[in-house]
Amino acid sequence: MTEAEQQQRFDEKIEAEIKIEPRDWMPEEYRKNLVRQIGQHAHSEIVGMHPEANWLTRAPSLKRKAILMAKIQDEAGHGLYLYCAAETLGADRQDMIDAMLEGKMKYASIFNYPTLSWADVGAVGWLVDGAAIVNQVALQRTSYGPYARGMVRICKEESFHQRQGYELLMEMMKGSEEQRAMVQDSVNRWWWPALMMFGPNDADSPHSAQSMAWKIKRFSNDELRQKFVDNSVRQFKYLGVSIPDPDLKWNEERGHYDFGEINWDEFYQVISGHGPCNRQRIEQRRKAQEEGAWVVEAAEAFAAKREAAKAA
Ligand code: FAQ
Repeated sequence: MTEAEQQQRFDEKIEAEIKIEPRDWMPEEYRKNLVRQIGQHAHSEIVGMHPEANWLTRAPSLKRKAILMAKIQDEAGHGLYLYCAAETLGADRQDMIDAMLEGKMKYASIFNYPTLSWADVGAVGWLVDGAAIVNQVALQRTSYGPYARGMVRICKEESFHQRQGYELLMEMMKGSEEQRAMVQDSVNRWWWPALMMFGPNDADSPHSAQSMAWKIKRFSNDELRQKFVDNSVRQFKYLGVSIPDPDLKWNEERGHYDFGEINWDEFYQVISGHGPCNRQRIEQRRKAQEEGAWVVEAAEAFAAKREAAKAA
């Protein structure tokens, strides 16, 4: 087949909603764009363990500690599925990790904010996992097969994460005045960064048009952000917490909530490495790489031994 024929076959598959699989021909730019997005997604899951791990030793009960531990382990699993999905595109895991440590590959902006109180564990579950789900449910229909299938399982687990966060905050809201104030303070700090998770406005999103055409993205950044805002309002009311946005109001004509302007200066500061915890997060990952190197070496030695035994 000529390259033009291969391109045509690829375009037909995208049009017909047939998944692109690892051995299929694909345009180099499609492959590169996927490695970028899936790699960043994987890094986010892994870096995202740190803000929550900050509270593991201080969880208020054995039950809460067990739940938090399970959630953090799920995030590690999500990172691994996603690295595997990127590897099916020929990417090398260590290269991707090195690129992140060198600031050449991004991870989600949200994980550069500190978790200052126990309520933050609830807010991360409710708002951060909640925003992640809205984005990831759409990605279950992404055009690349391994990414789409990985998302199905990830979404099931993220739903549990979101519920555990909301339930934690509900419990705190039934507690003392101080606990309620802690919840409000936490939500005030996490709401806007959660809205930034969806990325820049569509007009300022350099990758969106091509990613939408290739059906890597099924909804735009602004569409998903709006969906998250609309979903969240009822949850705020039920929780009994106010939304930290004086401009948020129902727009009858649009059938959606209007909301205030996001601080895009803050967003660009954070994604260019200058957020409150960027340095700390990269340092934590670098240390984890160094301290975990022996595990990788042991696993590789074991795999080599098994291969040798099979061949003998
Ligand atoms: N943070 O042209 P666009 C989770 C970058 S998982 C950092 O709009 P695109 C689970 C973007 O990469 C959360 N960077 O880009 C959990 C690009 O930079 P580049 C992660 C951002 O790719 C919960 C530039 O800006 N989820 O939370 C962000 O079309 C709790 C231009 O942007 C995913 O990664 C941002 N928020 O759309 C774990 C979902 N937004 O590469 C632990 C998959 C944009 O040119 C605890 N990813 N940038 O240097 C996506 O859906 C997309 O990549 C978007 C961005 C929507 C994030």
